[in-house]
Amino acid sequence: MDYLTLEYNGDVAVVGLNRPQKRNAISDAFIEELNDVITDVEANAKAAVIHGHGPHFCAGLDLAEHVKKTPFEGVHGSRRWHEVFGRIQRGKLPWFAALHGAVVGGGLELASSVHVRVADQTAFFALPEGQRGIFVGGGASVRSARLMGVSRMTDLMLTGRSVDPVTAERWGIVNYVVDAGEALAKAIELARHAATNAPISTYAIINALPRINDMGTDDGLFVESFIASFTATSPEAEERLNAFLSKKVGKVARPGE
Ligand code: 1HE
Repeated sequence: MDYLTLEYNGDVAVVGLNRPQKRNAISDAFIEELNDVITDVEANAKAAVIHGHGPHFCAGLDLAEHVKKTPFEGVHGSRRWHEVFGRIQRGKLPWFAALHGAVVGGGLELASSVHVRVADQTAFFALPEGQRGIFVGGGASVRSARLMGVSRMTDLMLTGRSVDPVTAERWGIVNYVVDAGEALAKAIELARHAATNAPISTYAIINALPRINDMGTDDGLFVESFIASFTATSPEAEERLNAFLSKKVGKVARPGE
């Protein structure tokens, strides 16, 4: 592969953005390779981690390639990012991101499409599209705006400023902040744990939660009842519930245990 690395660590796929000389900037060919990798990962893993090789997670859209596009090519390119990132967000597996260095523009859009984000202390987050004369096109106006809120995203886009990982956690952009160099190990640890969940529950968490979040209260509660019943009456649920009741599996741990 030219732009990505892929390794399997037990049930966990580890996908590396691997164009460090261009700060992992995402070109059209890069997106197609990511699409192929997602297919491989879905066939061979139960959870996945995405991270960046080199000093940064991702510098976003390949600006050199973008300069030369016609308006219509731009629309198709943006729609393709939506399709491919949508396969991550609403696919079969839970995805975790390990973030360090720049997580900017399309890099933040990619990070926003995974389910859990771990940042190390070196990470910084920005949406510099306003300064480049463009707009977000990889899903940020939907996904990143839902994570941090439209007001904060408007501020990021208008000012072009960067925020640090502690602010990013406070804003809901990331779930965990760890010491420099520790994000990948933490993301793999979390992914390993998620890989032991019942696949039907994981599928419901990934696919039902964001849809219910887009619904009104009454519709959301109605849909929740059906998903709850569908998962709880699966043979795997019966087996797992009995394993707890007969004390064959551990209790819920206190934080830090
Ligand atoms: C790139 C890109 C890129 C670096 N496209 N080539 N994204 C941005 O506006 C971010 C632009 N990048 C930066 O601000 C900086 O590169 C970083 C802060 C991310 C990293 O700085 P640094 O000092 O580590 O690296 P560098 O020296 O700036 O870059 C190294 C090389 O990568 C250099 O090329 P070289 O040929 O001179 O060695 C850079 O030109 C190249 N490079 N970033 C192309 N993005 C679907 S819509 C999404 C919209 C967006 O993503 S907008 C945000 C775009």
